[in-house]
Amino acid sequence: MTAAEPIDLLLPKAIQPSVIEALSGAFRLHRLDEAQGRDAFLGEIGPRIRGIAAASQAPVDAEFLARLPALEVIASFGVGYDTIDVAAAAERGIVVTHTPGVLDEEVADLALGLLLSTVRQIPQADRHLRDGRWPERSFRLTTTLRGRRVGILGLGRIGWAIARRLQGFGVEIAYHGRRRQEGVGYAYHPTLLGLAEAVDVLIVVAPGSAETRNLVDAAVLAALGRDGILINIARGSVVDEGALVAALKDGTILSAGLDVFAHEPQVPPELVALDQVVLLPHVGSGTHHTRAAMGQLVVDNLLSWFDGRGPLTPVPETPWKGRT
Ligand code: 8YV
Repeated sequence: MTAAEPIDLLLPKAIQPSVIEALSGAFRLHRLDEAQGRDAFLGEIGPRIRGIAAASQAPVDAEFLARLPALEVIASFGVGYDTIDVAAAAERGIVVTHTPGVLDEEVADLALGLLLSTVRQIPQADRHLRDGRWPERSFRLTTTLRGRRVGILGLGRIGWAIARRLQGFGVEIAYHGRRRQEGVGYAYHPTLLGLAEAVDVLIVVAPGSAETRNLVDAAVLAALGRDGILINIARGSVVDEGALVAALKDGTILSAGLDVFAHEPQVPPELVALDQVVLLPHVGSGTHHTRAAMGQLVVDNLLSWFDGRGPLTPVPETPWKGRT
């Protein structure tokens, strides 16, 4: 860092301690999460803020950005950045960075764990043992991964990491995305409905956005069918949660494994009441190893930016074209 005067950085919401520690060494850190009066705090320090370290799921909308006239960069902790108004940022020439790459394998591991847990009802079997029911009777037989056809919605970096693992399980793989990928051996379906008709497991890996909102709707779930299993490790907004609850309750599909929900941390009680589903509290990237790597990338993006070297991992909507 070459700046003589400390650079003012805003932390809208608590982020993991290692990141806070690293940032406080390099910047003058302002913690909105600890401020008494949010409005007065922003009024006072807002005009000086040049960077934001954003926890994922902490909204950074146009109204918030308007309070920060000197803002240059938003470094977001996470690969998904659906809570950041990137269009408003782009309009002002503010660069947004995220943390792609460093969490792909971790999230893919969790996706496979969730798939196996859902198909083989591993948490339910664990509950059976802990509840002392084993001496009375063996745990029920379950459905299987054998012979299943798995559809991936969104064959990006994480989608690919999931597909590589699925190959080891000997299942058929197909995918849907905005476009067919050259030289890919998996069957491509130009519509999500077509993919859902062709498979009996659908894994949602598509990012949350206005375009993907409620993409998995009642019709897609009906096409997935009575034996169908939905796995979502992406964003709750991609699935019509009401339609999913209805489809699970009336047997339109068999089960679901969900790591994400429409209104986290709220989970519909109707989902919690369903024994066949497996529900996780958004833990896809949640290991010490991967969260440390994500945190480091947030810090490195900010250091690189304020050192005049540009962002390391900008989002496509705010590409870095060099300082003008
Ligand atoms: C979050 C995620 O970052 O990367 C993403 O898009 O959803 C997660 O890895 C994590 O929940 C930290 O809040």
